[in-house]
Amino acid sequence: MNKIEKCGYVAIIGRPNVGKSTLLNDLVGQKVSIVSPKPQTTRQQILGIKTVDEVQAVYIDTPGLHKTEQRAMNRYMNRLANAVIIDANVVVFMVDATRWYDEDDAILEKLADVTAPVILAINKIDKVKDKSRLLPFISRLSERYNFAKIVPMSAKKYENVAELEKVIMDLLPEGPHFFPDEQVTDKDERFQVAELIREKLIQLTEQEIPYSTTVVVESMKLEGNLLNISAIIWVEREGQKPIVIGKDGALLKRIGTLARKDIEKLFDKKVFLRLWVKVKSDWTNNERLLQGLGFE
Ligand SMILES: Nc1nc2c(ncn2[C@@H]2O[C@H](COP(=O)(O)OP(=O)(O)O)[C@@H](O)[C@H]2O)c(=O)[nH]1
Ligand SMILES: [Mg+2]
Repeated sequence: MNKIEKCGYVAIIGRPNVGKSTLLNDLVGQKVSIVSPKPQTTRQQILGIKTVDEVQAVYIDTPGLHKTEQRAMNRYMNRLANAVIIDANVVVFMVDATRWYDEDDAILEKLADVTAPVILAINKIDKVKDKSRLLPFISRLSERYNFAKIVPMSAKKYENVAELEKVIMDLLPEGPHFFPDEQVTDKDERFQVAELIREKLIQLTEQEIPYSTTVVVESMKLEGNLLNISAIIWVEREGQKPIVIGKDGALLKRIGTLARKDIEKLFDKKVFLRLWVKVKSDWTNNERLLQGLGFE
């Protein structure tokens, strides 16, 4: 007997740092979206695809919705996030169990235009010692919006993720699958490699460096069982170069070692990774340059 196929887009939205990318990786079972404690880690929209029998969920990890639009990068991320909410079949609005932020209010306002069912995911409950304190939080929020479901959870500790997934799957509309059942992400291998390098860069540097750098994979060649990769870390200013390289090249070496291990795990191959640091001035402010680097 043929079962009826279901498929739809699921937008994961919420303020920066709330745990959207962590949830996406949980759901698809692979690191398709990089994670760090710093906001603006996710710059491009990333699809994570999960097919279970006849149901296919296409998750969209959105860059954070920003209240203030300062630079071209922020404007670009805002446009993306808005478009995603409108087109989604299901919206997962993620908030932090420990605190309500002004940005959450701004997102709630945007949800007024959404006709798709919205699930409220209250994340980071592992940080709430007394779970009964969640109850007034839940009841206040349920008065502010007609959520299809409210799910307290922890993406990091994998608590209630399976329950959330079930709620999502049940809400997806009937229709043919958009992607082959075994596909996990829409991004190509070069992008995934660049992102893993950027993740280490963000995790190991401070202040403006995480926000003023981008990574481009120049070449990627399979030689026997060895994957030979060379990539460029673009920084904004000459003065940032020595920071990324570190004393005697120590920081760049650590970034390279950690990234290489992740890349080896991803492709199940030995990897030889070469990194260069170059200066591309004022790239976050220049929309044309953004496009040139692959941010369409
Ligand atoms: N304690 C705790 N930390 C979490 C949880 N989910 C995510 N985080 C952490 O929050 C930070 C931001 O996560 P990320 O997924 O990058 O957030 P995004 O900006 O919304 O994509 C990272 O340091 C995560 O490890 C959770 O359930 N509990
Ligand atoms: Mg993210």
